[in-house]
Amino acid sequence: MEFVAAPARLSTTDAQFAHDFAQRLHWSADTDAAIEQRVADILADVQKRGDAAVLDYTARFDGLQADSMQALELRKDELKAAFDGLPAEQREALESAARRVRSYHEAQKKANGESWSYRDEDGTLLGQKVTPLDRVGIYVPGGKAAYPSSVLMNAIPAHVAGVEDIIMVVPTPQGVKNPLVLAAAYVAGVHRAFTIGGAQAVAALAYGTATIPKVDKITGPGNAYVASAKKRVFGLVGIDMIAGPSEILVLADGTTPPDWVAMDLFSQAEHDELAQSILLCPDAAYLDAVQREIDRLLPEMPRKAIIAKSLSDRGALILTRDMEEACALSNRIAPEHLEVSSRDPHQWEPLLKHAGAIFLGAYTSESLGDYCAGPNHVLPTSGTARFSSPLGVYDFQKRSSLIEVSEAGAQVLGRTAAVLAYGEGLQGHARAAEMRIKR
Ligand code: HSO
Ligand code: ZN
Repeated sequence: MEFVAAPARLSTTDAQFAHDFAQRLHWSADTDAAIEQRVADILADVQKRGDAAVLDYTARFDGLQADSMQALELRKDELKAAFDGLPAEQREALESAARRVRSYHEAQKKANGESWSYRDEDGTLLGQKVTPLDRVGIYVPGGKAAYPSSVLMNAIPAHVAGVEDIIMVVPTPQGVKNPLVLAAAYVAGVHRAFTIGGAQAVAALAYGTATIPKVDKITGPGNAYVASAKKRVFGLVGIDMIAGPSEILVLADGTTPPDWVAMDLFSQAEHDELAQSILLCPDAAYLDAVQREIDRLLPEMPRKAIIAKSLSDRGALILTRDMEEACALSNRIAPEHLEVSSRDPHQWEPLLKHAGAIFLGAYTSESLGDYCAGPNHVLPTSGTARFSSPLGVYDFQKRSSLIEVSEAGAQVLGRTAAVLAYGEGLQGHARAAEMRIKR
């Protein structure tokens, strides 16, 4: 079978452009009503029957039979054994990726994750105290998207934030464990792990069962059932985000070897038929060259069927008037990953506002960020980079305001507060403030 990857060829000067572009971009996370109902039922059942319900669903959906939830726990020594059993090359790669991801998130914590305070002119102390969440649940998908790198990307920032109890769940159909996922859990310092998944695992983490401790927040990607379950338990627990298919946007000035760019487009397209790879460039000949490389390289790719479908259905090679217009278009798309593949990326970087992660220069392939550069690979998708940020240490922390009013401060603030409190008709408030004012 021959596959053809035919991304749309668009040009911003074309009268049809706005229409064609809007059509390409469209992706909706509309959830299926049938899935919604099944998830609601599973959540209610786990809430009621706890472990017994989780065991039933695990047997039914994952074909994994167990007499008790304890039998589904992955013990620490089993995680370590998985790590020890890997080829040296994989052990070293996991450790070196983990080291870089840890350093990055430690720097992030220093920069914006520490408590702060100041005193005003009356000696009143005002500030914010930053504390880690007590316990978090990390959902790791099984099956076709079982990514050990995602274990690192979720668990390490939690660890750096100071979370003392990190509980991982990973669906394990037929009991077949993925040694790299187990080893990554060991390297990342996951505290407890269970071979459960789906909506039942999200429910167990959100409500708690006799065996699974109730967590404060659930992070990590999953299928439609997991996404729906996370949305439903939000409020009872925190959640990170609902991730859509992967996206890459390459902004090229035409100086990067076109096969590099073609492979970068493949790198996200191979995740999923719904993934989106877009190239923006002011040079039509360069777009032609990239298309030639796509055609040449595609047959070599083990996942060519997925790549061809993703590029043909959702991909685009777009001719822009100039780099400035390409930057403006990129801001409108707000991609998950944005590569600035140009000789002088710093010339364009100031023009770029909305993207989950920005990769500067021809040597920065997006895939390095997926594994080991250091920054997190859990990023806002589907245009949500307009208002949200990469997963980070801050997602595993919360803030409490701190106020310590001095005697002098109470005299001044007391008057202001009392005036406003009487205005609101709240005498208790007003008098509490006034009692502290000296006569
Ligand atoms: N690009 C994916 C992350 C990933 N890639 C994991 C490879 N493994 C998230 O956008
Ligand atoms: Zn990736």
